[in-house]
Amino acid sequence: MLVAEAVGRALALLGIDTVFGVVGSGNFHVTNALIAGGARFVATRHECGAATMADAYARTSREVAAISLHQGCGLTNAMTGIAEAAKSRTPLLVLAADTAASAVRSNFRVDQDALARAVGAVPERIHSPQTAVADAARAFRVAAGQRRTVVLNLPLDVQAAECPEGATVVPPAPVLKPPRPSPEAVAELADALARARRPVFVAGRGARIARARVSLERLAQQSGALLATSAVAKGLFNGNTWYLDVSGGFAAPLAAELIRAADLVVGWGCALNMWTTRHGTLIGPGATVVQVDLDVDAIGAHRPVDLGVVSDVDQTARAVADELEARGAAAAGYRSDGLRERIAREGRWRDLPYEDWSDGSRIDPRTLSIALDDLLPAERVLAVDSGNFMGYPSMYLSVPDDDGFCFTQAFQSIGLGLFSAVGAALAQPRRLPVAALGDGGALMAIAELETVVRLGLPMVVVIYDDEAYGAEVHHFGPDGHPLDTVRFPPTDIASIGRGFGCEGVTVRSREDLKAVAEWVRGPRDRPLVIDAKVVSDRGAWWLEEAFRGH
Ligand SMILES: Cc1ncc(C[n+]2csc(CCOP(=O)(O)OP(=O)(O)O)c2C)c(N)n1
Repeated sequence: MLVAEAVGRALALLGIDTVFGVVGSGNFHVTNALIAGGARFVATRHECGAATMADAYARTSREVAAISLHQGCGLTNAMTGIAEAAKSRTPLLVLAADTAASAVRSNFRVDQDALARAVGAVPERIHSPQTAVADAARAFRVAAGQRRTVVLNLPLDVQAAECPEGATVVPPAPVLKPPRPSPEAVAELADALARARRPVFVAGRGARIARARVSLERLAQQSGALLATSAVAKGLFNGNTWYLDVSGGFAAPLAAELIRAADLVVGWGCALNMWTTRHGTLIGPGATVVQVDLDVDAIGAHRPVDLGVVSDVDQTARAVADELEARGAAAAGYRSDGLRERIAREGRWRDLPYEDWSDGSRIDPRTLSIALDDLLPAERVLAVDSGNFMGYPSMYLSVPDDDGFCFTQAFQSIGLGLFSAVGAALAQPRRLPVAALGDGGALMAIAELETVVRLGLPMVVVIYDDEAYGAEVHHFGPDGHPLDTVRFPPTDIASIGRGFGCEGVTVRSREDLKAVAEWVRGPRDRPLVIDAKVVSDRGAWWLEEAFRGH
């Protein structure tokens, strides 16, 4: 058996069930070996599409995903998506063909290890026919066990060699148990909760990964804490009366007010970065701050903390809840009947009054988002691209749970939203996939509409079309700068959608949304592209905050 085949089969055996990619000569055999081993291959039209589809697939299926790339240019095309995955600690295996070490004049030659390292991914390679399967298994273990994005370089000469007898055996991976907190840490956190009058929990990606909802809700109940999440964990506490939704720039006014007034903020697997804390302003000056995280480097990385607990979120929440129970301590904390009513009344953006800017030829993005929230089935998975528009779908469209929201924004790249929607759709086939994009991000990624159609995904692609890079327009416009570089003539994106085989509608008013209702009624046998011509006289509420991060 050739090494390419042995490596592909080994990775399928280790658990890679879905591979995204663009196949060229360098990754043809390894991709086919993965397929022969039982994996599904999803051909994409651009390697960046493959990378972010796999990223979203891994995030929302909670499995390690893989991409398969041609050497050199295949990898460079995928780099933006790989950077996003690496920054998000997505367990992703990038199978990158590589030029042979001896092929020093190959057109395809670039320093692939350096490329991986430059964006925070882990470079690995198959070193020899003798070690190739063990090398691949090690790469898989780093991705799965350490939640890293790993670029596994596959030199062509090693791939083409015969795999020696006995070297095809896949070494077993150890079963890992999540680490528990120390008794001192448990006692200190229990003390802090017992002292707090207004505790708030902010749960992040780590809480999501640890599936800590139940234990966090129990502990919050005992200590009277309110619940919030970072944007990537949106939906984690859906249905809980005390859930304030997203903390940070997107937060509704009531959530911001209540978090700012907390006397204890506990970040659970949450970086407490500038986005989640509005550059620190959501954490009151006298508040005690605690951070619980598996990763020692994450603790205190963005702001000083009073207590750092290095351990698994779920294990910690359980241990502290047991401790409080043993002490017989239960506190009303932040929770009161009055507050319950306020949260029910004012907790969601969509329930707050606003002045509708729709003018008949353009629809207010809030009106559009609220109408879509009502029209589209609740069992949905929502992926949002970057841009001025992004707060509207993120905060006005509800999602069923945290797996129903896919937010590939760690690199803040525009153009990844459509890819995220495809990956999330494949991971959760029973949910309606919704891609919410700006016209800039949509047109950057448009080639993957062919993939959406080819895969038969019943996707809704809604484009908040302001015929501009709105984020830049609203940032620079008020200061009187010329805006010619960031404005565009109208594009008929509905027609482009139809060209790819989608249904396409242009929405300028509420009335036009009847076509969406009709599509929802069925048979939904083609994706729906909604080119929503939105009002864009003013920037979104969160945009100023976003630009403070540049
Ligand atoms: C790959 C990439 N290029 C450029 C930028 C800078 N940028 C941030 S938002 C934005 C405009 C996005 O326009 P659009 O998708 O239409 O959304 P809008 O801001 O109009 O709502 C640009 C160019 C970026 N974030 N990522």
